[in-house]
Amino acid sequence: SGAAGETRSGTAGDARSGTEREAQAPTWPQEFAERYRAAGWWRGETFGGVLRERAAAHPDRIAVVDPATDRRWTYGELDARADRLAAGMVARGITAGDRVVVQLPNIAEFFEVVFALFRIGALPVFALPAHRETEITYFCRFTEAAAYVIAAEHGGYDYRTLAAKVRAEVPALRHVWVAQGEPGEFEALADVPTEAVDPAAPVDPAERLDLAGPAPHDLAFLQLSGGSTGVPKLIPRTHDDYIYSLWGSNELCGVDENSVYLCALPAAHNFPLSSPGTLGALYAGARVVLCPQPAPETAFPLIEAEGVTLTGLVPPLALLWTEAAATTTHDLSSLDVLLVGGAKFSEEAARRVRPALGCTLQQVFGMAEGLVNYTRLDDPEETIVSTQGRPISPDDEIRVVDDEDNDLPVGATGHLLTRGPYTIRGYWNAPEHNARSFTADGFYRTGDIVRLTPTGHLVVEGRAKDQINRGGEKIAAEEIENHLLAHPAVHDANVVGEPDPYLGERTCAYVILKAGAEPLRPVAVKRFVRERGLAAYKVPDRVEFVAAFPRTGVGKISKKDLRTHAGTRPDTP
Ligand code: OOB
Repeated sequence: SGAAGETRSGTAGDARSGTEREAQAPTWPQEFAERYRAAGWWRGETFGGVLRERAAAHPDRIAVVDPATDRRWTYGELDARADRLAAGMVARGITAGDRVVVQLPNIAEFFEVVFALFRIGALPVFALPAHRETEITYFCRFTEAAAYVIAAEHGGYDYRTLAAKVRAEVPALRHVWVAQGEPGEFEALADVPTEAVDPAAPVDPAERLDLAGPAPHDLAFLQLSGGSTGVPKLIPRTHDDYIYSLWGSNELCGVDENSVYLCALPAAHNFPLSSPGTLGALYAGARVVLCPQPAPETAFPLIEAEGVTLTGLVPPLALLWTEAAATTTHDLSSLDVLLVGGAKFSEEAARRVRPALGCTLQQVFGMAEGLVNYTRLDDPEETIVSTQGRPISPDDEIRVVDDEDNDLPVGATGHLLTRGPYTIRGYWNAPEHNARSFTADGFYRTGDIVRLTPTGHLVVEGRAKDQINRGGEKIAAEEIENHLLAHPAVHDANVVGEPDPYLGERTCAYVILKAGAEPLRPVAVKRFVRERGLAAYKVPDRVEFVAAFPRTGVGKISKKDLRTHAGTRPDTP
């Protein structure tokens, strides 16, 4: 596969000039790549290859359970489906290096699609089901996507309507494929394979799709950054680096071939994808159970029926589950580990997990850019409830620095910088952002404020980035401010987070109206943002009109003072 890797865009092995390649996706300097390989972190595997091996080793073991449609795909079936779909996509003109925006709910086809793309060496761009026209149009345009994959409907929303708008906006988009439901004006994913699909039929090894496939150091996909800038940045992950984060996670979370992982969060997010997530479970030859939505009413019966052993939740859901467990009639005793992360889990809530659910809590502090920290299963309970864990890898470098990048002593609170075998060296096609988000020697500026304990565990103390973490969903203040500024009556706007007992934080937009503008009601502002085609979680929870913003000594707007002010006012309708 080496030869194919040489001409591919955005890969470490490609033949174009250094600057051109850097602009696309900065990668690890050779000395680091060699070190990570020599240490055994990078195993030289690809996702397509791993699935092939698992399918050969245990074709009849169940890989994916999709309870909503009562389907159970074996490893053999998932492998054969990925092959056939890959062949069909290739016949439709998809080639290695192409970007394909994948926006699917938690359905089995998610894995068929991403493994088909992995096998081709085309890059899934992982959109979330909550994204709407503004976000999807941006992803398709910015990545020059060749295709966009949706489900016809999910959660009462018609994605075909969304796709029609996106296609009108982005004529370069060559295909829209509908993975489930009536395709309408688009092509059904089931019609893409070139041969008739009898998924149950075994595939003769001689008929296996013979693609050169990507090399282990090639890009595997683009993940979305939570972001703190006007538009989301894209995170280029390679097979080598991501697969390390999977098996590294599996070891720390006790995942083996007998594990059953419940995917309760949106499958495309980095947390349920890789910590250890669905891909970690598939790497281990374990079973993935897809949960259509994460409420206890849906999840608890599945835990009982499928013997789920571990799952991952954001803090608000973990709170809901601990409460619901007190009165449930469902047997949750199979659950060994509950991973909680994405946002800070309060110590008080963390203490309730073991008594309520009878399982071990494992805190996860991770980021789509790479670094993932876990509390260890055998950590003392005090450590589990009061820290956000420590890195997966002995080669994860952690620095805690002051505002001038000076290293601070252990125990001091400062900015977290990190570098390591599965942390990116730069965003995809974003040289200006990269200059700001990474140090000259390749440390990623996480934007998190942390403190290290003497045992090497991290405690998240706050955030320096201009982002709101709404129960694990990240909102870049600047992005929402730009939308507010588009309103003809708005003179200026600032978006900050304010405390919320359930979400941790919710968003508050402070708005100054133009002189002489008709008075606006908060609902009208919210509606305006929603109608600009944004994900619903980005619509401000509260809007407050002010005459002026607080200023710092040098006259800059003080978000710090706005945050202090936030939450002290009653809700305005
Ligand atoms: C996960 O990934 P992202 O990319 O959506 O967000 C990363 C950011 C971190 O930089 C941090 O600000 C925050 O989310 N965060 C936490 C946290 N886990 C993530 N803040 C406090 N405590 C935690 N436990 O959110 C993500 C990716 C992989 C695994 C888990 C979470």
